[in-house]
Amino acid sequence: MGGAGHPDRCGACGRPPPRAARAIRVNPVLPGCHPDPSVVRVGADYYLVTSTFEYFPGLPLFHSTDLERWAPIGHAIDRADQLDLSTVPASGGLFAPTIRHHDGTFFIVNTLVAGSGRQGTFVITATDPAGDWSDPVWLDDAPGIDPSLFFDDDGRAWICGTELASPGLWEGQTEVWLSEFDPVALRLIGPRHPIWHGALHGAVWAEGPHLYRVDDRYYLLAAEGGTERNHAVCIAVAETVTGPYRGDPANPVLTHRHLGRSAGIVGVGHAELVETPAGGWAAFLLATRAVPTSDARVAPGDAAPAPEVAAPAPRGAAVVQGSPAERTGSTLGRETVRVAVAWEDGWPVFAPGVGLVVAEPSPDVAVHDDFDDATLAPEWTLVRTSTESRYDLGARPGFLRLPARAATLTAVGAPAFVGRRQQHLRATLTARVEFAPGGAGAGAGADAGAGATAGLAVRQSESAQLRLELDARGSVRAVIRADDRDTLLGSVRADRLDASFAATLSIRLDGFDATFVVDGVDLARCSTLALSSEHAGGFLGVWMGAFASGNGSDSPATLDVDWMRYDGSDL
Ligand code: 6LW
Repeated sequence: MGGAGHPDRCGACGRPPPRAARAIRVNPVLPGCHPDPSVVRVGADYYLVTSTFEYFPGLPLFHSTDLERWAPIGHAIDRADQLDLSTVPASGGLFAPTIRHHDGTFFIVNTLVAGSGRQGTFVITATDPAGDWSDPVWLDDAPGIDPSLFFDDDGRAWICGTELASPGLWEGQTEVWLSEFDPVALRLIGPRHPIWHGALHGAVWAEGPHLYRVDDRYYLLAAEGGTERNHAVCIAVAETVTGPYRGDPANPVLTHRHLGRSAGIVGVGHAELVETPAGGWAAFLLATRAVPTSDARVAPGDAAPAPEVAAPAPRGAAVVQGSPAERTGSTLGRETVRVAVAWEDGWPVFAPGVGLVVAEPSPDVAVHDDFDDATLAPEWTLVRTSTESRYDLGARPGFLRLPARAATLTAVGAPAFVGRRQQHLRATLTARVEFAPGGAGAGAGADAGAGATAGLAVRQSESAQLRLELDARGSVRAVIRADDRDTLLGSVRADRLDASFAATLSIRLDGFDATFVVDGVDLARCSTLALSSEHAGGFLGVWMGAFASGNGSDSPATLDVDWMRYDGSDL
């Protein structure tokens, strides 16, 4: 990346530094949509992987030596022929992975959910967690989701996972099962043991199980309550790996479900335990920073100026003391957070003495990409897999070129979209773009590319998104798509450059307020409440990026992105 320029090597892992600016954060340790963290320690090195659903490359891996600074080292799914994500719906695809290490080999077990390609549970392996990872080996007899792998001290290996209980005693009751695993043949062996249905009577979605052996006892860590507001972390113990498991009388051992609608962090759950070489413990889990709904100052579809600016809510606090402000999960989605763990009387205590996940404001971040490199920086990802090329860094040196193919952002497919996660409560994506309706190098052609559009988008799903897009006549339109319906918020004309149009486009997110900016002038504002997963459905935070589309037919049109810049702040 041209503008970021980190000349040194990464202090955490000795590799070349990631091209994104890296701030040291306590919480979230991985901001933006990084759910279902799984961590393994190998000697003094820690490796972490998270879910990525329909995005590609998938399953990002991070390395740390201090559990605080995490450097991206690659993706476990980075070849389009490893898995077919081309038809997975939004929030389908790659659910919670687990990473483990044994005898010099790294293993990831994971589930691909939905779509018309091969689905189910699979295992991939690598000797270097930065890759290359193997092609998947499918475990056809591993039902459900959230597989986890456990290597026992006696040389045996086990996989546990979650499926709906059948018959369930109540709706949403799940069963955590356990089967022995042959780590050489990469297949399950022996019977399937049901080992857990959740800690509480009536528990729904006991899931995300992980097994650990501590002091010769087996501990089963599992979430329950569902990944939304009632999410919780529970723990159980057994003398033998197949159970019976009995729950900690203190369950749930970590949750924010009881904090009500003024909590600044919600959905705390899906934890992983990790032990340091010195015998300390920490837990990594997912949580969502919640934003006061009073921040939603303009209703969707209402392009009028904001009526009244609400007093800024305290940021960074776990709970707003005495505030009646109702908060809802933000467009950041489920992030990776960390809490300290201590052991007392044979049980792990999460966030001892506090019992909560506390957010810490992080320094501001500015990442500028000039697209001078031959490859995309790791924070840029695509939507789904495709056999077509969807971006080109070589056609015009120093530019990211997006072809306006038939695929759109509004239907399940593989659009030309290059985006990155919203990672801060205030996040602005800005890009200098040139849109050539007739294609790069073409004359000001008559109807060529007439139906194409291109520009910036904030993507939650096919049905919920913001777009600041140019069309073939040189109009720039600000659009919100909520509940599958586009609403035009405002439009303006772009500068004409021979056969193309040029503009500096910006979408600014602040809490639930979005502002669309063209060449430094505010064009429109709207609320982004409709883009939060609480309103839009699904599990994900938003991605911000550039796109081009022929809107149903392949078009010669191209969008050339000279540079793209992300500015983030939590303060
Ligand atoms: C994941 C499940 C969950 O498989 O949400 O919060 C699902 N936990 O464990 C998708 O992330």
